[in-house]
Amino acid sequence: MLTDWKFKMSEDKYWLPAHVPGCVHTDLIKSGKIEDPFYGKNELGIQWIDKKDWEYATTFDLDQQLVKAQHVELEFAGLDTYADVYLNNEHILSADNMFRTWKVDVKQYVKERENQLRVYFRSPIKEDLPKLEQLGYQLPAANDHSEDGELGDKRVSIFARKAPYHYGWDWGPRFVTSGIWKEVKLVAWEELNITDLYIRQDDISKSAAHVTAMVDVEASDLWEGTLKLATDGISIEQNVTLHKGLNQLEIPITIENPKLWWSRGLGEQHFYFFTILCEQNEKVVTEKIVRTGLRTINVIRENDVSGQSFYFELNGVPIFTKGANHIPNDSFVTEVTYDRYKHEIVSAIEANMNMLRVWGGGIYEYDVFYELCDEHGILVWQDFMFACSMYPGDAEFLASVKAEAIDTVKRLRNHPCMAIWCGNNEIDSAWAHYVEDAGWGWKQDFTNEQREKIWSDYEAIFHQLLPSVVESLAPDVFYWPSSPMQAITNNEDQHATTTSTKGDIHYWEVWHMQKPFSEYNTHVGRYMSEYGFQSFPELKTVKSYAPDNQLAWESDVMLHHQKNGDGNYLIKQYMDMYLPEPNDFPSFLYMSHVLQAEGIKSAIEAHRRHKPFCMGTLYWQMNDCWPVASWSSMDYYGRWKALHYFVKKSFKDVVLSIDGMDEEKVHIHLISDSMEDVVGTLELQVMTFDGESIFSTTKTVKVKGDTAQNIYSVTVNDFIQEHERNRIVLVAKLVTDKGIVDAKEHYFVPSKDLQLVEPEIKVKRLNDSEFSLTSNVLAKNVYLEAAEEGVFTDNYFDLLPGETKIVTFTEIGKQSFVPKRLDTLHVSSMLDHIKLNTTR
Ligand code: BMA
Repeated sequence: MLTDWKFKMSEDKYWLPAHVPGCVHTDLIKSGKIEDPFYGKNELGIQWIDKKDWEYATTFDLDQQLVKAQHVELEFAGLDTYADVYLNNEHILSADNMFRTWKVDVKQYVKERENQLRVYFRSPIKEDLPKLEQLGYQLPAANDHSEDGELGDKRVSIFARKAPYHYGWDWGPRFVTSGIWKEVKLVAWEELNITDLYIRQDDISKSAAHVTAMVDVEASDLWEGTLKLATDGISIEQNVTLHKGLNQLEIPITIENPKLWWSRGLGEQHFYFFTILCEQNEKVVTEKIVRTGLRTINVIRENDVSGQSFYFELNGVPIFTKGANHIPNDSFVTEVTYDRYKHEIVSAIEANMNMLRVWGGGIYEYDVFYELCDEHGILVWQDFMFACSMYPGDAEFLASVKAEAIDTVKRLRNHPCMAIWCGNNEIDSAWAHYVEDAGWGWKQDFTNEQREKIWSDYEAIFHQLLPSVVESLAPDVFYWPSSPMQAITNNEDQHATTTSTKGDIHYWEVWHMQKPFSEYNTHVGRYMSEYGFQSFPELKTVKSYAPDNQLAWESDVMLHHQKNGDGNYLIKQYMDMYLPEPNDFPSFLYMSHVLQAEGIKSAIEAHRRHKPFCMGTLYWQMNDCWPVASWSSMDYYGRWKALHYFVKKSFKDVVLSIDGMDEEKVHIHLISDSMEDVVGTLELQVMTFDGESIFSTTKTVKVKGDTAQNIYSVTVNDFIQEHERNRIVLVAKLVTDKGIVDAKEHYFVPSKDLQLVEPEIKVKRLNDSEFSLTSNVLAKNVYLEAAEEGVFTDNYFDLLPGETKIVTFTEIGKQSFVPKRLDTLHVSSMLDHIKLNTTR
């Protein structure tokens, strides 16, 4: 790996120390040349950076082995984006795609001492403005914040094969980076070089796994020897003759009674290591090892009475996938450490997820992300990096996309977590080619001729190029052209609507169209791949970007850290609908957390109640790339919002879900993603807030595993008597021989109308990290805060009178969250956050 880099603006004289991997923005921060880009409105002051050219350089010597090697290659795992590379003043490479890997044979250019390597980055803005001019019209690019970038309405993001969100998004700032964002290394080899080893999974069953090792090996010359493929005690030997250049070999191998790889909740994440050795005269010439898991993964789309199914089948088992949409963890991706990735994936596991969608406006994630998903049983829905825009279709652009797709599919295809390849985010439905008045109003800006051209360019990428790359390089994984869509039909049935009964749905009428949360119950499709509701981050996070005089939801800085138009007002509007008026700014933040959590909980549970009609739910969005108001359940610092705690409970494999939509009747559902039958008792109790029981009943429950079922319905009039709806709570518990499997509360009016009573919450320390909490009356949405960084085992929960709640404070450990000492627990509940004169 090459180190000791320096960088400068091309027109400057003086070099500054640089970090590789890294980017210009982070190097400028580290050199003290710019201030924290996330603070206040600093974003706007540093937009000049992307209009400049930048240079990175280093000097290196070769060690003896490299000096003598027959082949010396320089490998760039990622260059962002328009880069010319010079070695000892020879131009050796021009790069133009952030997502590609580049390899140059530099044997003829290197010397033993003082090699000068220089990477010249041309401004992505200056590079692409002429392309816009040449095209003659602006292609839609809904989230490109060109105005913030001082470019008026010139949105050039579509021309660059570069992370779309760098140009801004409705949760992200605009930082159009340049830099060497992945490692650079020199690789030496002699006779042979194995460049790729793919374990293609041809037919996997419990009794046997038939796979084919696909080996790419480069040879300096004609080579004869033995090839050995080994895994788990099985070894295959072949005598081979390799010709000079690239050789592609296929070695079938069968593993009897294989141990399969499963997603979380269904079984173990078992791995096989495959080793390939090239030997001559019993000496190993070269070798390569890859890790994979054996599994079959399919998306099943079969016509049925309601339309057409859309679900994942893993090793023959239909699975309900539960998870979230993942965006890059930082505006500057090289800042994301292994621990931050681990925190995210463990947070997914802790919240009982089994899938994450790597959404198409970010990056194809670093290897470590997929490794962690493999290890923890998280399936990955992988978009190609295209989102909410139309793209050019010239030959050069297509060639670049093709090369990017090949590099990416080859890099990721051994990961058992890879569950689906998806062409793009929302473009099919945004353009809506076959329905004049559908879509986002994009088509209307173009003549018929232009429309046909733009659409055929779309089809060339998403209906032809990408599927053919996936089909030839990773045939064991399903390709889906766009999320959402119904199916390729080439007519009006192609595009997803909010009521589609085919394909997947992004349901955004709650939030973007200001529909009430109750709409989540009536808009359930076959697969819900997006829906979301915003909140603010917690106070500690807000304070990381807003000075004290800006701590108000309408302040300049708070509005700057809200990238979705009227988002802050929307939060306020919904809050007025459902929650009591908050006391002050910190309480406003708290209420926004409860609001988001309640809303998305109702969506998740509606989706799960509709199993098997609906077989997947991925809310928008898991994480943030900077500290901001957004739809995330975990903020930029990895701090769990109320939503993440609610998700954890709503995604449990066996849950009760209470549907109180109908004012007169409350329906209790049991949802199970576990294969085991559920046998136990449903205990129902209706009580006043001070704990007086006004109704109770029990019911024996016997429900098949892997189902969702309405197990009981109660008529409100049967128990309400003289009691007021705003002073009672229904508590449902599912008790089996494992104890209380799930417990849920249900209220009969929105929280803003509840007649809460002042609780006295008693906290008892049980040990360094564990506490018990009790309350004399109902304490609504009990909020635990700590000065220390960490995650509680539960938070924002309702504490019922007579109940003892035990919580543990945790932090990320080796594989999971582990207990952490806590000294600063602060406890409040909803009543503490309500403006006094509004308390009813
Ligand atoms: C969907 C996503 C993102 C966006 C989000 C919130 O459209 O695919 O593009 O950030 O909704 O608007």
